[in-house]
Amino acid sequence: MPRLQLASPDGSTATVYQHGAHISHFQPAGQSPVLWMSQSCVYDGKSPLRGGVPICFPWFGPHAERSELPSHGYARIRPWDVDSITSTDTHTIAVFSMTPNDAELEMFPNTCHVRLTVTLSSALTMALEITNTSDSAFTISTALHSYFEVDDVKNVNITGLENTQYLSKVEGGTYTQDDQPIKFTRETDRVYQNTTTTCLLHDPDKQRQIAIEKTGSKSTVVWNPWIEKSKNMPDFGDDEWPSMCCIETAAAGPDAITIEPGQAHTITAKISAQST
Ligand code: TA6
Repeated sequence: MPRLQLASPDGSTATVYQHGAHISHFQPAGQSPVLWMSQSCVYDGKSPLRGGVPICFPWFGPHAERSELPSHGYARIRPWDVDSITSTDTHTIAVFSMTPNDAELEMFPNTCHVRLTVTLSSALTMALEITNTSDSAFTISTALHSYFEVDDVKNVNITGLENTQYLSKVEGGTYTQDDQPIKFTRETDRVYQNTTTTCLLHDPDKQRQIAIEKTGSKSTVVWNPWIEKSKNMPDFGDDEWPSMCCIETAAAGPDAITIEPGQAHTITAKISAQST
């Protein structure tokens, strides 16, 4: 499958597949890989890639009315155009874009233009810009669905979402995070709402902290499938769940985005890693 291998002047690297404009690899110079990819990922040019940063658009999760439509929308399962690759003395920038085809417009009948700008230095910044090119407003839910590599998910914790309301897709219902960091003790699938905070993923075993800063997004999704759900995903190894967790920069549920005709909305996520 066609992919871009990017390097920044400081020696950081990233890989982006044309399929879904899917970032599958990010490794800051002198550090271990930050993004996780499944060893069981299916690279057939049709399936979504398991890991890295899938782009969920124009809906997040299952389609609200039509269960036959692809989970997380069409953007991650179709080729994007490579618009440009440029570099400065500190960054390398790659720009991808897509415009929905007839089959995609049948799923979501709103013309739009979607651009992903990937900026690589010792950090990885993703900017997803959605422009409404139609003559009526539309509402989308979307996510930069980032999968992070961890040593053992049972030993990590996430700060930045304390005291924040979330919808739990495992237990059902809405809860409020206490004033403690998030820890993983079972299947976890939470859509934190009305939050603009930076999250920190603390990984003591890797002696690393990953920061996820964001703009234009008021949902943060935290996910680990744990044991049983991992077994039920053919492109996710049964024993892989301890090595990953998702912290997703999203706009979903009550934080979905309405874009007026001719207007655009941009969601950005900046990922960086520091040794601790
Ligand atoms: O972001 C969490 C989530 O919505 C989970 O519910 C789980 O379905 C995950 O996304 C992966 O979805 P996928 O369609 O890629 O298998």
